[in-house]
Amino acid sequence: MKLELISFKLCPFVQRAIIILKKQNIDYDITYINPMDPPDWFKAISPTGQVPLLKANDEIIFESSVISEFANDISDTDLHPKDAIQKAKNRAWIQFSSSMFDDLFNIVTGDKDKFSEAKDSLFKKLSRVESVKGDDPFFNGNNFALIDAAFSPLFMRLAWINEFTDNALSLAEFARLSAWSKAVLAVKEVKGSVVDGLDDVYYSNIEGREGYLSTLLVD
Ligand SMILES: N[C@@H](CCC(=O)N[C@@H](CS)C(=O)NCC(=O)O)C(=O)O
Repeated sequence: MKLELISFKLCPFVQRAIIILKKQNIDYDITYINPMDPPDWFKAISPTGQVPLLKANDEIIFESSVISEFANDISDTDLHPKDAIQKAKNRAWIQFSSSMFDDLFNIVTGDKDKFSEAKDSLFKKLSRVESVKGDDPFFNGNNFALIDAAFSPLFMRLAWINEFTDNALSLAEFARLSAWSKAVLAVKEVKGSVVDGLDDVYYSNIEGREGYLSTLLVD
């Protein structure tokens, strides 16, 4: 099957799909577009106007969670728990995590009030996740799963922001999430899921947005 992932380098949702494609050793081509100024061919095939979008031969698959599940379905190894309840819970928390990227966007772009509001919203959600996360390295135990891929782009961006500022979004109050973040960010496929130098691009993006977060940059 010929796979082409339509992508945007800074997109955390694209990154989720890339991690699973890499983890499952699936060959794919990657085409970068700017979804804020999409080419006509993309507008014609994308129902949502959003990346990631996967072309599988001539079929169109969209939504990062669906693309990740599809990549998992065409692979020999299952990166979901076998148990139906556990699998449903993993999917629910994956869904729950998606709105954290809206908080992150508001943290990066907002003025002081919007920054505080978004940080509160994000940290409330993180605290819910902390309350269900066990002591194992990954969400379900010792093996990396789809849910770990779903949270990886969030942890990567939080780590960057903490490095660029005086730990403006420190996870120190969440012992389990801190350990989980460290574990997923050490995974080869997570490290390789973004282009080289994306941290610098993210720094410039924070600067360019001129939100409250840009005033906290220390580098
Ligand atoms: N629910 C979607 C969200 C994807 C998304 O928000 N993509 C952004 C880039 S990171 C996008 O394409 N934005 C352009 C737009 O919304 O018009 C998914 O999980 O795939």
